[in-house]
Amino acid sequence: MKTGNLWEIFCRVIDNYGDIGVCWRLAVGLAGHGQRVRLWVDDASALDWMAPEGAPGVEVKPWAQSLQIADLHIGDILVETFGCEIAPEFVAAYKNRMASTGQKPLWLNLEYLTAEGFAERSHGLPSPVMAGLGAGLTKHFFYPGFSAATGGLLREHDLLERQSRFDRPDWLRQRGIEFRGERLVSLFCYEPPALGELLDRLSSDPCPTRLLVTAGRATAAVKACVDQRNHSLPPWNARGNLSFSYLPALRQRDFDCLLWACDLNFVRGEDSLVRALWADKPFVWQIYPQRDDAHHHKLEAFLNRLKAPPSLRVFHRVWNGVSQAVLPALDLTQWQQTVTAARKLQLEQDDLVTRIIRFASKNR
Ligand code: TRH
Repeated sequence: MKTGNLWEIFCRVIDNYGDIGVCWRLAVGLAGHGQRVRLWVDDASALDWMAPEGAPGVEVKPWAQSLQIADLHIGDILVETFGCEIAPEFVAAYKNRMASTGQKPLWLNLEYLTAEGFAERSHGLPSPVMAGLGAGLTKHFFYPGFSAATGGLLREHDLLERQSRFDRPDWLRQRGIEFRGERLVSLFCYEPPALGELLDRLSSDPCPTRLLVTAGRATAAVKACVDQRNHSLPPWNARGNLSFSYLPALRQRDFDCLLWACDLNFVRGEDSLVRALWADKPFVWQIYPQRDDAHHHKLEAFLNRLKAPPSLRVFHRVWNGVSQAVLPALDLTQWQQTVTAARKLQLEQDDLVTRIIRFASKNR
């Protein structure tokens, strides 16, 4: 396939930052491979702090209710992310352009990341569009995933090189984070039921810990827990073994550095899970909750893929409210081995951007 195809990526922000976070990484990754990208997003506000500097080759466009497409030169490949449904006028114009130029259309539906078996079974499958302005076109499912039979994981080509150059003390100093050699734990979460238990555990641990709390829901949840403890459990944390740094919203690149800087990472959702794996540090994942507890199965599939030891499995189940048991002890030595082994296997595989470009090349 010639380089410089124009990719049209469509993103609807449902809630949180995962939709735009994944789309941004995909867009930047494609541009890094010499592709041109337009990212159509209905709410680009998070990019103001996630990627204020933008990226060469990526144009962010507002996805207004009604697209003004009359003068638009429509691109070569459509990417609908997370079933967001591309505006019909856009699809019709794309179909017309493909018909008039004789080019083969490619319309991809980028799905959510999961380690469940259906990702392998469904990856790449065609889905003919039977009705509406896109009738006659075919969508293809593109499933990110952990095996060679899926679309893979997002990973920048210079990731390892950047990690090897990472200067932890310098990065912490530049963020104004006081560091006196204590254990560093990052916290990016929703409202985990066992958060209070974790804080109690860390505060009574003889090993001093600094919790680096990300902006937004994690900060609100920690502050509520701390307030509650200060009122009802004085002298909670009397020895001051647990200290807190409340972080501002970080640029996406700095969020990655945060995970590299810590000895244990609590992450959530989809994108930060992958970043925690690349960080090569023990991590605990809070999965995005779904209706009918469908996420319970998804969590177990991931723990299997990770080959998680029993203590890490139980910790995940309690952290995600699947089990009411007591939080197991932090076994960072064993969890580190688990993550390192899983990461090594993933690094042997091609990344998602390489695979999506290859897929486009084969199917156009
Ligand atoms: O924000 P999330 O909970 O997003 C979720 C999930 O993706 C979920 O699967 C999806 O269904 C739901 O959104 C709608 O977690 P996630 O996926 O890790 O995305 C967070 C992004 O925010 C990630 O790209 C990292 C970025 N980030 C920063 O850039 N700076 C920050 O300071 C923080 C805390 C996050």
